[in-house]
Amino acid sequence: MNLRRGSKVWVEDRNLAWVAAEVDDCVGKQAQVITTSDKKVSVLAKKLLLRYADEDDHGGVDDMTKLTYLNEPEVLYNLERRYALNEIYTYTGNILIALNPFAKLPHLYNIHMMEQYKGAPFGELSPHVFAVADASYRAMVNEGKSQSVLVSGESGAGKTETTKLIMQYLTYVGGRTARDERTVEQQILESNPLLEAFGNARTIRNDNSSRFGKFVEFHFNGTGRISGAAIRTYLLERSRVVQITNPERNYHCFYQLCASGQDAEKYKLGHPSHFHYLNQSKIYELDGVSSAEDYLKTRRAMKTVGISSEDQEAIFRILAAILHLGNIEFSPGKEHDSSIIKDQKSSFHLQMTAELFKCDVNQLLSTLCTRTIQTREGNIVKALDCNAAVASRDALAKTIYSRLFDWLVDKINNSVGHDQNSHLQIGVLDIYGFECFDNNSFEQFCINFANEKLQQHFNEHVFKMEQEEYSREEINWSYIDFVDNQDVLDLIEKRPIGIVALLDEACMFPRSTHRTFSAKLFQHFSSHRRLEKPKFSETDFTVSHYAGKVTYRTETFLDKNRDYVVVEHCNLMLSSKCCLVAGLFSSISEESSRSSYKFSSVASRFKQQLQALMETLNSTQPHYVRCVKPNSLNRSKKFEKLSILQQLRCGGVLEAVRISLAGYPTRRSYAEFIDRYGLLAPKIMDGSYDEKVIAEMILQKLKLDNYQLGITKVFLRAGQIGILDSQRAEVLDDAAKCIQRRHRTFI
Ligand code: AD9
Ligand code: MG
Repeated sequence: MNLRRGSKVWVEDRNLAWVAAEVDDCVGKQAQVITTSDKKVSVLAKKLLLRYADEDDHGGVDDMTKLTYLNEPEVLYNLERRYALNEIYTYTGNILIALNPFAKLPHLYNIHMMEQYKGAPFGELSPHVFAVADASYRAMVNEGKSQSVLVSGESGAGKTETTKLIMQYLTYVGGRTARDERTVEQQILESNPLLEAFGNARTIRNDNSSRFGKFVEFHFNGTGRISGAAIRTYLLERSRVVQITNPERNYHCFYQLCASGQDAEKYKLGHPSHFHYLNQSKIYELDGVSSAEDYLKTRRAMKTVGISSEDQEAIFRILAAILHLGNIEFSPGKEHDSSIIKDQKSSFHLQMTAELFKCDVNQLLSTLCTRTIQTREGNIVKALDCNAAVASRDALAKTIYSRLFDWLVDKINNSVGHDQNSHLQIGVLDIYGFECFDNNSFEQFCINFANEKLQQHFNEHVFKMEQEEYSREEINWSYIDFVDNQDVLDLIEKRPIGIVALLDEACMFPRSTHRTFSAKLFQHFSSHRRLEKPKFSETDFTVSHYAGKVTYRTETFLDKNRDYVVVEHCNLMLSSKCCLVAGLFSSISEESSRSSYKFSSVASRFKQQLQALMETLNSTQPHYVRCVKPNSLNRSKKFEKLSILQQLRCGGVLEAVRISLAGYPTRRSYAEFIDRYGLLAPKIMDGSYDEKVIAEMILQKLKLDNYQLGITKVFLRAGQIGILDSQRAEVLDDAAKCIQRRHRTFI
């Protein structure tokens, strides 16, 4: 980099990410800079990055590739300037970065806006999520190729809201004009409030946090009209049904039911504070949300997606039963290690649970307090102690709830209808972003595994797009080196030895514990560069993910990976007189009669689901939306640099920049190039040369090499534009001095 006194630069700062500065002096490898807050800093010159300082430019650029210097601080500063002006969308090539405004922006999302973006060439109007949705729709119609829009970002970044906007746009351009309530598009849109009621909850990060991943596939007919749809969901968080901590909440549907008036009375429910599954946290209400109104919305959505009133009644009856079930408490029985129902209150809840599940109360009781063990001599009934009875109760609640959620998704799918004849699809993916907390467990492991998969897909795509541009411009390019994450994926998913395979193996051996699992892991991967054993733990493991290191605690890994339904639970539910309740378990009874052991692995099933998702995505043309959460307070206008930078890193935005830097990050059309740098070679600017030749002469004069001359553009390597700019500044400086001298002489 050509640094001179007065060069505008960025210097790294631990708290503010990057701060603007100016070079004061540069000797050898060391540079002295003065920051805009007048601090003198001495740094290695190679750690400085060039800063583009144009005093007139306040608004930033709508596409990062238009930045004069494509580097990390310029990307960040550009977003900051735009966010201050409420410009929440910015492109990086064809990736859309969406900053959560944390404020209602109705002017951005009305029908008039959709109409404007309809058919407008990509990049012509301001960046917008409708532009991405429109680009996917146009590409599908014009090129006859299926598309996908991948929305990612951390919790609260705005994925679900963005996904809904994309769905709204696609139903707008691809919907029929009929005003019937039950059109396919209406049903797809109404699946959102329904799935949110059952799959979203308040967390510390987001009042309406999705606790499952979702891929919605729109099917289109030959004329570009929506002809069907399919929803796939991933890994619903089950533990939330029975365990929450302040200030989080359980799934919204429980609070809606409690606020439903007549229905709540019918099922002998009351305020949520009366129920163990809800009162472990003291948060019952959400700002700006009326549970009673939302209950009616959920009911309406159920009607629209074609759930009969009978089934609706059964669904809420099941929810009520789960709440009563959670209130059943146990105390030690007469026999050693046995348990009985604690008191009258618990007896009432036991009775209510049985009534609502439409099953026999005695069978329910024995299901909770005993377990039948099969031996060669016959069945032995073993009593459960209080702790085991509570665990059994909670396991039953979790199983029923997650089965009910899957049932709802199936129901929506059956009702909307999969168009088997459609070859044209647009899929929209709303999936949890990369997670790294103080405590990371099995859930984070699965989530980060999914993100590694998506990151690989993203890198390949960005890389391909880059090379396509080079081919289009017919420039010579050799293989650009980019780090891929295949080694992390191998570490996680390779068979027969990988983290998932070793975990499954541990789950199948009764004597395995998280200790033996971790020991095996380190034995097999003692020198894997992506796996480390943290200093102060024997059983944790640290994976170096593409977005950073994450340490996982393995204590609950085995339990959480085991997905089996206790036979007694299954039999109890199958005996229910309610078809919906019994139906939730009919597939399990078939599965267990077919296979002799009941263990099924959550991680392996997730791995298969991801594989299927990747196959679908690979057969489509992808579009990316990276949602960014600007601050941790969920407040508008606040821009926290360090966290935003980390999110851009996790979302691959910086990786895209890096891939681009590894090739030819700066491209300028010949006219633009000559306009700016023509003054470096005034002699050849007499008009007798072709633009391409002039550009080449300028570059040769500066003794630059490795640049490329394409059909319409100059392609420069990283740093070369800096050299050109600094030469230009020198020429302008000299010219200014010369004018001053003349001026003085004249005086
Ligand atoms: V999570 O991983 O499911 O916890 P998401 O889905 O990324 O998360 P969500 O879409 O639920 O976040 O957005 C969080 C909140 O930000 C919303 O409830 C809105 O209040 C707010 N938000 C997000 N996007 C927009 C927007 N485009 N306009 C206005 C928004 N508000
Ligand atoms: Mg969400």
